[in-house]
Amino acid sequence: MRIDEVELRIVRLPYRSPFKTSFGEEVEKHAVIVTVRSEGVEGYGEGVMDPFPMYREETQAGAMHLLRAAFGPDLLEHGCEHPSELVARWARWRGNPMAKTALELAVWDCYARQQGVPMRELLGGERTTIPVGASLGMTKTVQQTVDNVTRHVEQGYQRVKLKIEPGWDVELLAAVRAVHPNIELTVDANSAYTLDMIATLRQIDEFDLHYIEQPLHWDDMVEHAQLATMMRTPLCLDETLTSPARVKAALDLKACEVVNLKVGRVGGLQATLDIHRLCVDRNVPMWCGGMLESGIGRAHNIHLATLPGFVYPGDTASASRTYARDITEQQLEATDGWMPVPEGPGIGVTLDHAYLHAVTEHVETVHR
Ligand code: OSB
Ligand code: MG
Repeated sequence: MRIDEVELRIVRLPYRSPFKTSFGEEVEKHAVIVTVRSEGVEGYGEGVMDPFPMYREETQAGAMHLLRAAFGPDLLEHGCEHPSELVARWARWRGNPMAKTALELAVWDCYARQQGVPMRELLGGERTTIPVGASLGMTKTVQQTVDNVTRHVEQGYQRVKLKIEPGWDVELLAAVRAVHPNIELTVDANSAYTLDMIATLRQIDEFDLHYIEQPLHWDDMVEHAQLATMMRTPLCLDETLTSPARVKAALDLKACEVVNLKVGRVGGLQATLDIHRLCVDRNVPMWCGGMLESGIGRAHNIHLATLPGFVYPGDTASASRTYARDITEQQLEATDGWMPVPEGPGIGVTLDHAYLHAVTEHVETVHR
């Protein structure tokens, strides 16, 4: 595959309402949108790194630098036979999985469009619709979250995940469980707790949660493994799982029983396929996480979540929960908790060029 052009773009997409987690409150998405052009066909990828390292340590400025000076020029110079080669080739540049993924995804999409097949087919996914849940940010009052849960349950979401932190946990869960005793409910702490808060964690353990996501430090496995022996609720890791090797280590250590898979965090689709195989072999349930992506990253996630190992509902909910208008022409919307896979070649979405232009903060072309 010859690559003729690589374009890097930073967009700022306003959220419909602020998204609050234990690492802060955000009012807009800063996304890196990568376009590759090959023999007249375009493909799109999205980078999920933030301007500041709040979730993992990658930053947008660092990613732009590497895309511009390392991964982009390498791709222009050498092309590829198949997109699955790229991440191994870029391994000589350490880490930076989100930056690598943004470009790798664009090549996969372009390749699939050239072949005239949907991405899910290239990946080995069979479903044409995927089960989805919703991730609910923290609110001012407990009642607001309870109402928010009710709204999402009424819309048919198959699982509700609540963002928690110390002080926004036990009372919240008691209130939600009082109204919704039987729904599939999870919590995501985004690393807000430490092992010495075990008394609170034990209380959280009493609410029949499907799993608890990333309670401890964002790079830890050892303390999560300790915590797992003290709780009956399964632990799910997110932030900690940054590569196939680290997923294997976390499973070997029994630091988690459930895997949140985010393609950007683990270093691309080939890494994701490796993790998928490992988890299927070991019977470890997986689900597809989200980073409030635009229609491009969301469409990639939806295709990925068609793989058979994604047995729990993912976070790839309706785009309209997050955005009043998206940069894709297709509105990615779930009905009754099922998200249809966009049809057509590649990820199956086309760009809303007028809006893309309006929300573009910066655009550049990569040189060889
Ligand atoms: O921890 O899963 C997370 C959003 C941004 C950063 C981290 C996370 C999230 C979400 C939102 O939970 C999931 C989504 O709706 O895309
Ligand atoms: Mg998470």
